[in-house]
Amino acid sequence: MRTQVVIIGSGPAGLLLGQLLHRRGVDTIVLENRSRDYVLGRIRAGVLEQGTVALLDEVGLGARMHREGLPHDGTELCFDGRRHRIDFKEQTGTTVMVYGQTEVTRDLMDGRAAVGAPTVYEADGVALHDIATDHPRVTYSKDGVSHEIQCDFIAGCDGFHGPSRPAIPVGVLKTYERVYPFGWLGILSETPPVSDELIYANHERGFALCSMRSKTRSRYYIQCRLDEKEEEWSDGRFWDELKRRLDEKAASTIVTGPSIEKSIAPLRSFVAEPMRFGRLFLAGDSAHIVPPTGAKGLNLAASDVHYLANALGEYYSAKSSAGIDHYSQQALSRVWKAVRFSWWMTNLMHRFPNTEPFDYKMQVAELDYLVHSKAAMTSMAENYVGLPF
Ligand code: RFL
Ligand code: PHB
Repeated sequence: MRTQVVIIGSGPAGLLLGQLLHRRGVDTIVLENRSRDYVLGRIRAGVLEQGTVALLDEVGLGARMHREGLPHDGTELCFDGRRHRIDFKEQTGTTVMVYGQTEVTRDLMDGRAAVGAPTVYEADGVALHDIATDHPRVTYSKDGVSHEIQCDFIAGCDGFHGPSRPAIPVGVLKTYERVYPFGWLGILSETPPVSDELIYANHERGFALCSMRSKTRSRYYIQCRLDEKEEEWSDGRFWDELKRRLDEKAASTIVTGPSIEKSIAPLRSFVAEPMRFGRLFLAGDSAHIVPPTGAKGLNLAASDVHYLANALGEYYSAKSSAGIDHYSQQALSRVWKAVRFSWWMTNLMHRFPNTEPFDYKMQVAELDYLVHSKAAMTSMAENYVGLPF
């Protein structure tokens, strides 16, 4: 088998890259080790930046998002028992779109099927070969039968645990990492959201976030210890703890109900540089991870593949390597700013072990400054809605 670009991973990075390349006349094969249903069953991101919305429109797959997604003009920050609003639209002229990663993925999968581009699900043992040469190959097996694909390029869109990043020889990559000493326990419930906008809460008992997927489906998170297990958190215990971390009004009006999903996610910042080795390009979570506090992970995957699709498009249409040579530097410049913003929001909103009352006072002082200074609000809003790309 032969194709121009093998894309490893059918998350948002891989699927969006596939659509962007299709529009540039470049052939791709997507290899995914999980089943389609498994990929669609993962509950992850909820907030799309305007740039991500524009990319879904560019590939002609924005219709359902505009119909069912919820545009948000701002967000609320809760601390010291009170809520304060940051108005993104007023500060930046831009909004964000609340539309779940599951829905984005479904739209991208449907779009890929509609143009007849091939995806191999449940591809076992995906392995990269000869990536330093002009003739890279990818091997895998499906239903016990071995396959090989020859290609011009490989896009490693296989997330943090995929085989692409480890295929780069030891010593080439420089990695940077911060592991946070807590996780997020999240639940999804068929209940109306407590507020029209997201609420990010800093509380002495720990961070909490009120988010949503629709007007009838809520997504809530609370900071938890890393050694805790989902099973230790009955729905009742979760709701009680969430309420304690919110302001009185939210706590007394929140509608609770049975959870339909419950999971714990660790928090980490991670960047691998460079994002290219030979004929292999890394994009999305395979190259970098951010803690979810800034809602940046999925959006960084989108900006990476925007740069990469342009670079590969230029390679095929203008026979120029300038774009692919510039890809890593261009992507990393935006990545580091999102890493900084996510790290800043994480530090501002969470309880760290061994923090002293002084540290809490510093957080509250910074939050109080943030919600009363136009300059600070503009800076926060500009980063939250997404830096341009
Ligand atoms: P993905 O989505 O992990 O997709 C990678 C794909 O590669 C496949 N794969 C393999 N395929 C073939 N062979 C192998 N050996 C393979 N190994 C892995 C995987 O099965 C998978 O299908 O990475 P991608 O495409 O880079 O997308 C990144 C985003 O998924 C991620 O950054 C976001 O979900 C992060 N994130 C958020 N991002 C936002 O922009 N806004 C948010 O509000 C937001 N909230 C979140 C989040 C992530 C969370 N968790 C659970 C980590 C909230 C949470 C709780
Ligand atoms: C979500 O809805 O899952 C969500 C929203 C905002 C975040 C993180 C997660 O910062």
